[in-house]
Amino acid sequence: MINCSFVETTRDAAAPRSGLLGQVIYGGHAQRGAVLERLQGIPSLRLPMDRAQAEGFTEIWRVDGTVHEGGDEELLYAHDGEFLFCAGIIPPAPRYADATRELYLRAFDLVERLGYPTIFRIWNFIGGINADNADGLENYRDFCRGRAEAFEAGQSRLHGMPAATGIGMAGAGAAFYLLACRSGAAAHIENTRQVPAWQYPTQYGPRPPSFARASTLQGSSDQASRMLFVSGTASILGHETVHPDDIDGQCRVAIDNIAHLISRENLALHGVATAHALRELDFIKVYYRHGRDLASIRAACCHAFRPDAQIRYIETDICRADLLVEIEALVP
Ligand code: 3EB
Repeated sequence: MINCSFVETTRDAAAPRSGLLGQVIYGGHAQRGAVLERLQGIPSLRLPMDRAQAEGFTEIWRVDGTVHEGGDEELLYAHDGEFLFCAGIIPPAPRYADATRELYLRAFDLVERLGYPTIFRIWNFIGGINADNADGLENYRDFCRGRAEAFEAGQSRLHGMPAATGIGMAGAGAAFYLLACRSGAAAHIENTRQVPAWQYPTQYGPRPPSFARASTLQGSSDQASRMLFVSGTASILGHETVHPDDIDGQCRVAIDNIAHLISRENLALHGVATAHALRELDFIKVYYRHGRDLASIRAACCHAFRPDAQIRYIETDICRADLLVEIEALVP
């Protein structure tokens, strides 16, 4: 299958090379924007993310097969016959919809051409996410427009709209990375506590965000193994932000949203006959807006998640100006 790990970035160079598919460096450095490069022969995306941390960490994706890689300045990828990692970067610009649509469509072409038609997880990073573009449209809403156009155009070739995260980063421009597979089957899950993001009303922007609340991945060779990818999850009920000025309330609702999302009752609505609990989650990323909230957020997460779960806290802006925290996770 495919396997995630978090390592401290300073120790990254010592990580064994074999089976590496891709890596994402959540850095603390003040860079102008994201950097896409080959490091140790694999696609590496550097994200200037964390206002608070000097060091940052690296998320590493590993697979069993022999890895082949390729790409160019905008899009790098690696694949092993079953899984594909692809990362893309959009330079700073006055507006983002067109470049986002074009790069997403290039990624969709790539998964089709290389034979990895099932995209099961996407992460998106937008610089100045709550700032306006040259036309006075918020950068996040501008990004969502291009992404929605790409999903619309690519719909017939794609196996659904997968789980995602859409979050801020330091600097300008945008970046994304995705995971796709060849023969595994994905199921895309919604949450009965929340309106599907792709059905949000236009008060949140001209085109809605394109993502499912979670995606499960069933391996073809090993029917017993199933992974679950929980999208970035915030304090939203229906389509509305709740507890706008209350970090404890936002943590509670975000965590309750995840607990319900992965419950037997909710998964069954999508034909997935399993139940998961918060204690099974690992590789948790917690994005938070204000440094002053970190102690409360840590307390809520330490209470909710397994004591030995890998959790990283990342200080950055969040897609709605009234959201203070967003949490994503994995059932490995
Ligand atoms: C939300 O539920 C909160 O734009 O890809 C969560 C996960 C959010 C993914 C995205 C946005 C995205 O609407 C924000």
